[in-house]
Amino acid sequence: MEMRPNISTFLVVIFAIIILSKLAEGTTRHYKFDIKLKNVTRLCKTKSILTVNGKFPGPRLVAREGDRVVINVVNHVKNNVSIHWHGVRQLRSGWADGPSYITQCPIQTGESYVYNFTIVGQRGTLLWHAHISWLRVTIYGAIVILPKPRVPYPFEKPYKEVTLLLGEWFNADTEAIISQALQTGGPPNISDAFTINGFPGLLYNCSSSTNTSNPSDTYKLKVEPGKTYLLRVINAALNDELFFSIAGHTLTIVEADANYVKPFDANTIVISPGQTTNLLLRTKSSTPNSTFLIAIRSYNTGLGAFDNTTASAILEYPNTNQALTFLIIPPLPALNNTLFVTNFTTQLRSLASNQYPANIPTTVDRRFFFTVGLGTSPCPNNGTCQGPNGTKFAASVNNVSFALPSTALLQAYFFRRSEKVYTTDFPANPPFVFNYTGAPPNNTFVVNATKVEVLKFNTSVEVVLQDTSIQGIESHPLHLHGFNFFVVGQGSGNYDPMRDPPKFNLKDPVERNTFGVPSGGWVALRFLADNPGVWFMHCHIEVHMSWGLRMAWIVLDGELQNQKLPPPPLDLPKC
Ligand SMILES: *[C@@H]1O[C@H](CO)[C@@H](O)[C@H](O)[C@H]1NC(C)=O
Ligand SMILES: *[C@@H]1O[C@H](CO)[C@@H](O)[C@H](O)[C@H]1NC(C)=O
Ligand SMILES: *[C@@H]1O[C@H](CO)[C@@H](O)[C@H](O)[C@H]1NC(C)=O
Ligand SMILES: *[C@@H]1O[C@H](CO)[C@@H](O)[C@H](O)[C@H]1NC(C)=O
Ligand SMILES: *[C@@H]1O[C@H](CO)[C@@H](O)[C@H](O)[C@H]1NC(C)=O
Ligand SMILES: *[C@@H]1O[C@H](CO)[C@@H](O)[C@H](O)[C@H]1NC(C)=O
Ligand SMILES: *[C@@H]1O[C@H](CO)[C@@H](O)[C@H](O)[C@H]1NC(C)=O
Ligand SMILES: *[C@@H]1O[C@H](CO)[C@@H](O)[C@H](O)[C@H]1NC(C)=O
Ligand SMILES: *[C@@H]1O[C@H](CO)[C@@H](O)[C@H](O)[C@H]1NC(C)=O
Ligand SMILES: *[C@@H]1O[C@H](CO)[C@@H](O)[C@H](O)[C@H]1NC(C)=O
Ligand SMILES: *[C@@H]1O[C@H](CO)[C@@H](O)[C@H](O)[C@H]1NC(C)=O
Ligand SMILES: *[C@@H]1O[C@H](CO)[C@@H](O)[C@H](O)[C@H]1NC(C)=O
Ligand SMILES: [Cu+2]
Repeated sequence: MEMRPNISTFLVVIFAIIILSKLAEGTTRHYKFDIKLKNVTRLCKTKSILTVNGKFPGPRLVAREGDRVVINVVNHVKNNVSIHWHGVRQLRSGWADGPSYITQCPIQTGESYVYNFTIVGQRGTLLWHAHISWLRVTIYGAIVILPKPRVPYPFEKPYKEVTLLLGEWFNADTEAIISQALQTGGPPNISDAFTINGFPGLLYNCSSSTNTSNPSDTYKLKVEPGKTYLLRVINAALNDELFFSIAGHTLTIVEADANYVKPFDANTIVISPGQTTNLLLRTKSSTPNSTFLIAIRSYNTGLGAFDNTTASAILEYPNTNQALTFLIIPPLPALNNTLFVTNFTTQLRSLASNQYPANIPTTVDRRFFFTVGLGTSPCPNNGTCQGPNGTKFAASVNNVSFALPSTALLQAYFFRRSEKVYTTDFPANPPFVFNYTGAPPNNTFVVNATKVEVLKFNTSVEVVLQDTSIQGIESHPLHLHGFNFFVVGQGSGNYDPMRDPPKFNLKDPVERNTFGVPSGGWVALRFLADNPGVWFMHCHIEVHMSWGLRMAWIVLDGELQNQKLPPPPLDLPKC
């Protein structure tokens, strides 16, 4: 009899050890994503949109650092679809990365594909989105990566966590818009609104409504006084970098692209498409007599038309006395305020602590200098095109406008069938030197090709991205798949290979997967090519990507077995 408690204690301890070790090695999280249509009403118009599981924005993926995530994506629509887990490192799981015609053929109507990957060394917020044509306009959602069990945040424990997905809304069919633009060569039609968690907010007029605004079009963030909230902010907009602000409240930036940063305060933040950031919001100590708006608006220095509207949401305190309440809209920087953007982005620094070190490559094996920007293509058959001077709009990296192949690069590489799919002569430098941010050259025609850059395993890479003034200087938020990079330097004008490198920050540069090449300037990035596979790098402004501002890296296998890309899963879609 005396033994029984001891035996059960012993068993409890054994079970606890088993459970804890299971938790430590990570659990597997299963998701099913059904791609299907749904009718939604926004701006007083009903529209059929592509969704995951009938949700807009799509469902949240939640995992802990170290977990395996398995998502079965089933395509029930007429469009080809693939999903990208934006910012997830995909260490040796490149088959699950998702960009169509880069790492996989799209999932065709009635087909499915299981994305299977683990989350290694990352914690914070990321996003998932469709990665074909412009389907990510409605097919997107949050990825929430919690720290490992019992590991605290390196900042104040928040009372609650809230996801704010910023999006872009078009009344018209976006597939028709981009196909029309690529046909005519002209700029695509612009969006009608931005959205916060799918809602445009009360600063838009609804034509069919007698009210000036439709309250059901507005997201409300309900908060309690005197608390700290963790806001997981995601820019899922198609074509716009955004300013984000909450009236009457200061924000503390604590994380960017699932990497902790040195905390700093700002009233307005800048967030590019594809970027994610965690903010601490401290609410007022008691219910205020005002209603504070959360507002977002574009940052844009380009020459073309763009959506200059403001989306908003309500920060709602309990028991606000409506009679005394007045609405406060946060002041936002001017639409073209590059100084504000530079000031903000230069404040972002890696936490670089003992627990979260910044492993910056201090030596460089390969250097690349890439011009990024717009250009033109000749109008075929002496026809009339609606781009600059009767040409077609194009965009390029080192004057190569990347043509998507008709089969996926990763398969072509892995099965050694690259002939007629891609060539390995992507230029390390622009074809000729000019004043990149001065008067444009007299020939702005790009070259269409599918060229890649090949890197040996564990190459330490430095890439300087230089904006060009061809068709106007503009910020290009470049996104690299499969890696985080360190932003070791940035500046305005032309990069100077003699004067600029001594000023690089090799101590605590911010580590991210997406960073805006400054409008009329340059940025220097470093990363270690420790992940074998084919990795896309592109502008996350969707129209620039459609015009060809994209390229791919091939990272070769290393010598060791755990440095090689495993074979593809059996259900990998075929072209
Ligand atoms: C959307 O609305 C249209 C027109 O009312 C209707 O024909 C269609 O079945 C609806 N689609 C869905 C997915 O509910
Ligand atoms: C996911 O990948 C792991 C490791 O390769 C494998 O053990 C597991 O069976 C896979 N799961 C599914 C559902 O494919
Ligand atoms: C784009 O806008 C123009 C001008 O308003 C309109 O004629 C055209 O139909 C629009 N295209 C699409 C695909 O909605
Ligand atoms: C830069 O931003 C910080 C905080 O966001 C602000 O205090 C400072 O005044 C800004 N500087 C300029 C030149 O805008
Ligand atoms: C609201 O409160 C602020 C200070 O908290 C005060 O200055 C203002 O007069 C109040 N407004 C109304 C309408 O009560
Ligand atoms: C927004 O753009 C429209 C033209 O599309 C223009 O009439 C309006 O003045 C602009 N608003 C702002 C705030 O720049
Ligand atoms: C920004 O736009 C305003 C109004 O269009 C213009 O006056 C100003 O010169 C622009 N600033 C820059 C830096 O381009
Ligand atoms: C490049 O490709 C685009 C899109 O396919 C096409 O419109 C353009 O005419 C091509 N340009 C050249 C120079 O071949
Ligand atoms: C159109 O051509 C004229 C004359 O060749 C040139 O001055 C102008 O800059 C061109 N415009 C654009 C938008 O390329
Ligand atoms: C490049 O052009 C800019 C703008 O015209 C000018 O300020 C700068 O001095 C030029 N740089 C060189 C190296 O010519
Ligand atoms: C184009 O620019 C080059 C180099 O700047 C110059 O040699 C050439 O004469 C120019 N061509 C025309 C047609 O302006
Ligand atoms: C879907 O993708 C396949 C394979 O690339 C292609 O043959 C087919 O034309 C595409 N279908 C549509 C509707 O885009
Ligand atoms: Cu761009």
